[in-house]
Amino acid sequence: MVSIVSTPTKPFEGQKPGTSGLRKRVKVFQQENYTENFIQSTLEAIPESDGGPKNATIVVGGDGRYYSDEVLQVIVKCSLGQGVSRLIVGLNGIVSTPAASNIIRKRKATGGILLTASHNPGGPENDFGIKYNCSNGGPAPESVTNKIYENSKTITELKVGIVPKVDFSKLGTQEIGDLTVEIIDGVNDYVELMKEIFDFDSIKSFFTNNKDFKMLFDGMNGVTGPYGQRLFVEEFGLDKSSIMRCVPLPDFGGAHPDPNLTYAHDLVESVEKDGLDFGAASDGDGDRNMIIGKKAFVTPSDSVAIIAHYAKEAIPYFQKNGVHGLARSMPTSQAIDLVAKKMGLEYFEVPTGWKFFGNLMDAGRCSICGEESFGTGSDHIREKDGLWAVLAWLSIIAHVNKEKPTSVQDILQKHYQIYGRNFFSRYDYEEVDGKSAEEMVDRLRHQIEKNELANKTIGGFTIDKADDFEYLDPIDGSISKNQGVRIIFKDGSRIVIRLSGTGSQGATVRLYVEKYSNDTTEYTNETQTALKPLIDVALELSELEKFTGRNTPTVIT
Ligand code: VG1
Ligand code: CO
Repeated sequence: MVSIVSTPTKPFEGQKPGTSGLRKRVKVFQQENYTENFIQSTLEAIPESDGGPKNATIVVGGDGRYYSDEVLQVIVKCSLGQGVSRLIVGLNGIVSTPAASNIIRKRKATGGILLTASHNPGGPENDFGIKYNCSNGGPAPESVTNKIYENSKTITELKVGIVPKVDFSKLGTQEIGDLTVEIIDGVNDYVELMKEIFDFDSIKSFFTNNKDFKMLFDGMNGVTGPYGQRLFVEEFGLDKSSIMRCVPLPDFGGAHPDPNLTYAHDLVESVEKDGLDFGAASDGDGDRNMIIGKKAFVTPSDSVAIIAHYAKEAIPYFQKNGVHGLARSMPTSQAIDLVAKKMGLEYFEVPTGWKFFGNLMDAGRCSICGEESFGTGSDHIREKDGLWAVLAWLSIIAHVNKEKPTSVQDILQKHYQIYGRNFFSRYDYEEVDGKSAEEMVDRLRHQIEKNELANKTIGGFTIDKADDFEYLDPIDGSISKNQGVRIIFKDGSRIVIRLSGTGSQGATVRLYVEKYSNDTTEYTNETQTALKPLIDVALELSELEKFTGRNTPTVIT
């Protein structure tokens, strides 16, 4: 018998899940009862439609970052307190976000708790994060995250099981009172799923027949290392030198595990220096990806459009299930819309954050979707999936090379020849003063309300319309307001400004710019040069420098 005790607690401020779970400094989570409060608030918010917490089966995964071990123990104690009946936990608590989504679905679990702050740095001085996913395998929708927040504001008592420390380092099943703890290998099910989706033989024979085609995968010391090792080395038979930083480390080796040209610089440099044909990287929890080629960077917005374009030709999963609709987050470039139009498919524009794609997928109306923030995925699970995107690209490469040698750059240029090119870039201003950032966005909102922006011409661009993006979910009718200021120009160019919902310190301003061209002579232009006039307009309209005191962004992607 395990004794369940009740102890008094007090609510903590700010336990409001952001774009993707609650992310705070480790030190914040280390406060007495802070993590317990949040886990209990989360379990108590499990929706009735999923069966509630009593007798629930919860999948637990994460990127293995610093402080995960302690939180795993908290989850056991709180689960006992709430009458959860089974925890399915990855070995040492490590399961990538997409793999966890798969396990939730495959095992028909009630939901999942993911211990990750994704691409945010880890370690005692950095970030920790906790995210809840529902029974469809996707991030909890706002109705649930709001409930978690409400619970966290009124919590007065913790109910926990008093048990000795559970060992998560051995596979197998343990009974702890009425709670079963099952420890599984988080890689197996995922690799199996990938084999159902892609034609592994065709990818493998592409590598065998093109010995001089060289690739490099960078796990960024995050959770995808063991997955990369399995796929690229063990399954496709590539040399060990085709993977780097593939051992998960609790502090990511001090690196910022965010796959973009800035933070995956080592990969970019190796690809350039060694003249490699294909480079890919994933983030801390394995849901993001970056794809590069020889002298080629594939923007995530282009990547998802290209995958959608080739899906039915190159990927067995879509040959079998078809492609039913496409979607992107609002700031993501409209390249994928053009593919949808050409293919006669429905397409959707949702707010930032993967949770908004889930309903569309559950309703069978979205097969492939993506975000500009290096997120790409499909309805095989309900999270974005970094390695899935890499395998999709390898499938496309294997497919187009059957006819004639085709590089990543060739694939891009071919796509532009068909659809035109959507130049796109995002400027991030990290850790700026929160109040000033709010004021900057509020000023734009007021101008929008007073209709001061429409028809204004600035830097040669005339504004067609401006709004603060609002989303009406076509499936459940819920409305999400204030999702980002959109300024759309008469030539179709766009500027979007919003504040990040994943940072843990100050505010991060994200400025997105997009410009479309169907002038073939421009397709090889450099992105920043092509966008410079529009960026100047964005800075002028937003008065960003005046509000934030910054004249250069922290990161450009
Ligand atoms: C960012 C990205 C967003 C993504 C989210 C979670 O959110 O912009 O597109 O869904 O991170 O990704 P924000 O609110 O900071 O802009 V992950 O890989 O950190 O779970
Ligand atoms: Co992530």
